[in-house]
Amino acid sequence: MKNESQKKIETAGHLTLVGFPNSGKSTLFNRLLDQKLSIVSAKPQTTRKRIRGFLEFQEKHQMIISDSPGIVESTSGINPFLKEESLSSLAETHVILLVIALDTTSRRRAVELMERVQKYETPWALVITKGDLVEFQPRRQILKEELNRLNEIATREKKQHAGMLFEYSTEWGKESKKIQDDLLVWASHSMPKAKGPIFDADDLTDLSLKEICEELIREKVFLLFEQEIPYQSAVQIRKFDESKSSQWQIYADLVVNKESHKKMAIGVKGQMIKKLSQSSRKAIIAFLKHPVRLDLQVKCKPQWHLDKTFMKEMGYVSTKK
Ligand SMILES: Nc1nc2c(ncn2[C@@H]2O[C@H](COP(=O)(O)OP(=O)(O)OP(=O)(O)O)[C@@H](O)[C@H]2O)c(=O)[nH]1
Ligand SMILES: [Mg+2]
Repeated sequence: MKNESQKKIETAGHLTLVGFPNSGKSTLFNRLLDQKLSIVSAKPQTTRKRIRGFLEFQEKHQMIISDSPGIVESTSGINPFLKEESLSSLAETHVILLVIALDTTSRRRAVELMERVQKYETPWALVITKGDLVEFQPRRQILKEELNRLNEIATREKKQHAGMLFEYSTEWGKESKKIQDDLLVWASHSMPKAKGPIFDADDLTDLSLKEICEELIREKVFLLFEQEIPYQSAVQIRKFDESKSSQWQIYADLVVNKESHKKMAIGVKGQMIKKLSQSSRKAIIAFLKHPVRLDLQVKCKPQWHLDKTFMKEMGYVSTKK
């Protein structure tokens, strides 16, 4: 490996992905980093807290890429935190990727979000994702027209940054990879000049192993359960014990909001918790590349989202960069 101090990093800074829930932010985030750091599911509101990944691009650009929760307007449950978590990151980032999926239903809300992002006067790009969805192709033109309209206003008002456009799909094979690279080239050139590296090239993320494992279990909760449980539960690792080198021991709780959820999460004869535990353990082993024993319990903690100490323990407090 090259000595860090000898390496010449030309640009360095923060790139943030924002957008509505389920628009493909975490999917794109993982693709840009070429590493699965952020969990993905077909259900909206999967991402709960900002996830940061470190990318060194072409050996001369460093980027701290942030994935964020989808922006929602609801004031119930954990939603106000999710909105604050996404929007607070925008004021501080160097480049913004506004991710809007082709199947986004409201043109008005899409335009409002573009306007909101443009106000930060930061280099930004609209990334239209899920470009493969054939039935929604007419929306492509609509989104492009809205971007052009905003850019014309920006030019008239002599604003520094017009919105770039990228169209993307995970389903376009080599073309998807090319667009990812184009996006990173554009983003790296929009970053500030570097005074030096901003992270060690071997680092992938600032998430702890414990946090990554909590997220991996939460992803399985989203896959396994319908309706309320994914949204009204949290996963907390109580103990991560590496003392037995042949097999690490992980003790985790699935914290639910109601006794009825606890019953469902355990399932008849413990079938559901067993399934959850098995699939989570597999995912954790694949990530850690080390044998693991997972002890997963279901605990009921009514209204956990109102418990400030618990929310803080879970990292569900608004973070500043
Ligand atoms: N067809 C298609 N599906 C995609 C594409 N990108 C992502 N998806 C799917 O869209 C769903 C949502 O993806 P995520 O990456 O979790 O979306 P997100 O914006 O992070 O969602 P939140 O975390 O809820 O805000 C998943 O089922 C993905 O597999 C794409 O280009 N085409
Ligand atoms: Mg996400």
